[in-house]
Amino acid sequence: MARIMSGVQPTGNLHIGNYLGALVNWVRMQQQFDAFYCIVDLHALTQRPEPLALQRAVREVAIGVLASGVDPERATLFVQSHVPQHSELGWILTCMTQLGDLNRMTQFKDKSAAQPENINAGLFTYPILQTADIVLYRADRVPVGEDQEQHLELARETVRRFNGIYGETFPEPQVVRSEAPRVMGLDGETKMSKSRNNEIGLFETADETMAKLRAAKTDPARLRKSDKGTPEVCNIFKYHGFFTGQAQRDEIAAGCRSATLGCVDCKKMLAANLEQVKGPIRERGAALRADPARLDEILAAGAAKARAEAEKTMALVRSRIGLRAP
Ligand code: AQP
Repeated sequence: MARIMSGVQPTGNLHIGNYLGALVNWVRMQQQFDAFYCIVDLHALTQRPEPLALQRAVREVAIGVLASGVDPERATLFVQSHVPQHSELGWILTCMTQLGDLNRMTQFKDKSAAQPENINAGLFTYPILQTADIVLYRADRVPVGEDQEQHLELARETVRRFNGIYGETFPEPQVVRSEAPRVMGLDGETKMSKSRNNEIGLFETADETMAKLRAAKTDPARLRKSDKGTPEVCNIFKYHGFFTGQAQRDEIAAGCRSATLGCVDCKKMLAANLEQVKGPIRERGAALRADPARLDEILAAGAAKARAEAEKTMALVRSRIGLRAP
């Protein structure tokens, strides 16, 4: 069975961008692949979180992943820092990666701009640890959103360099593209992000979502209800593309063009359709939150399996590079 590996950062509340861009694929792919899914808390340190907030976020993200349908009986779900081999391989691959290649990474520029007071070296070397996350499990495929594709290209480059120097050790990981590679935030300007305050949270109630939608931008040409709109330029209509069936979408588009449907009604319809997806996730999340021992068990079992796999890879890597006798 081919293997897939993917990660999510515990940097805040999961949102529908994470859900559509990653989790939907995670749930689908656990049926066909040997899946390793990781909550990458070491990566989250680049944002210097409060210790207790980090611990809470790790648990909440794990709950979000499970509530979205990842089945711990099928997939291996674990926390990155519970498997120390990630850091060990991260350092080894740091010595394999060229500064010039890292300099081209656009996410470093975006993340540095977002936290100018803390441009730490971890932000710069982030894609190397990400490469270690993937190749430690010798994963063939990696489902990611568009924002991560450049990092995956760098990972492939690093694998080629390592294999070229030390002999075939890791498979070259292939990107699995999502059907929603870049879900925009409620501002309509930047991608939906946990840390940009522009998200529709996966665990939000219907009322909380509607309150956010009320304030969200629509077609700027529709200042009054009687103004005719163009659905294709409206961010809210884009969300309908993910959560609303074709027949209702056609109705909304026609109503917007003829000004027979106002933006608030269009938003209410979206909130109702979002609730069809989020409601059951919220319920499963509440059940998981009520049983913390069960979550501990799932994460401990996942870490044990991940450590065993990671150690097999590291034994080979250490001998290949001369840290141990072959
Ligand atoms: N807006 C998005 N549209 C589609 N896919 C997305 N992903 C994230 N945002 C979107 C995908 O979700 C997975 C997990 O992402 P992550 O937590 O590792 O980090 P990120 O991409 O940096 O996500 P955020 O929400 O923007 O986090 P912060 O604010 O902490 O930086 C990845 O597969 C990602 O592609």
